[in-house]
Amino acid sequence: MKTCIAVLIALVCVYNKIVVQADRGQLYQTSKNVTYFINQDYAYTWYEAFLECSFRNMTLLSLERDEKIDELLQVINKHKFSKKPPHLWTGGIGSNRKFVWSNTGRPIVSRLWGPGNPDNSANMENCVQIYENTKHLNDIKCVEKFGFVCEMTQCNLDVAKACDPEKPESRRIEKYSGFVFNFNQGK
Ligand SMILES: [Ca+2]
Repeated sequence: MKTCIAVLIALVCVYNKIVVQADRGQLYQTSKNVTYFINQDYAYTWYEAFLECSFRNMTLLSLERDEKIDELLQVINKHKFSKKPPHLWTGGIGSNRKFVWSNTGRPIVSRLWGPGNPDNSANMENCVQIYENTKHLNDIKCVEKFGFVCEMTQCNLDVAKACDPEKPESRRIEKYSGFVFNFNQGK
């Protein structure tokens, strides 16, 4: 009987551990009042990560300001991530080495790319990850599985409001990798 109870307890512990591991993902708030959600499990295609962020009323990360990438790395380095270095999907999407941030439609600037990238290896790399705890981006196949980072800004909180009310709102629709994006360029 004691053996059965011990085995049962062990099974419950293993089950709980698996559930916790499968449900990783956490909100982080920065001093700049930006909220990130980071899930480090290598379990999501870019499309799945895009939807995971949408479910949370967030968007996949864009890195239009250099400070944002520093903030993100501070968050990553401050907290204990079991998978080091983390490979995380960002909101970058495009084709043939031309990429935009999916929440604004603005181009990804060249200084963010890692050495040799974007290289569009095998002509199949249409999505963008941040990798190896660096400030660098890599284009890679959208169906690869990584973790992801979402962000929440005032734009997410009030979808009817332009990100920067000082600038006139303009929208354009473009299609990447089968997705249709309605870009708000008021940011
Ligand atoms: Ca690449």
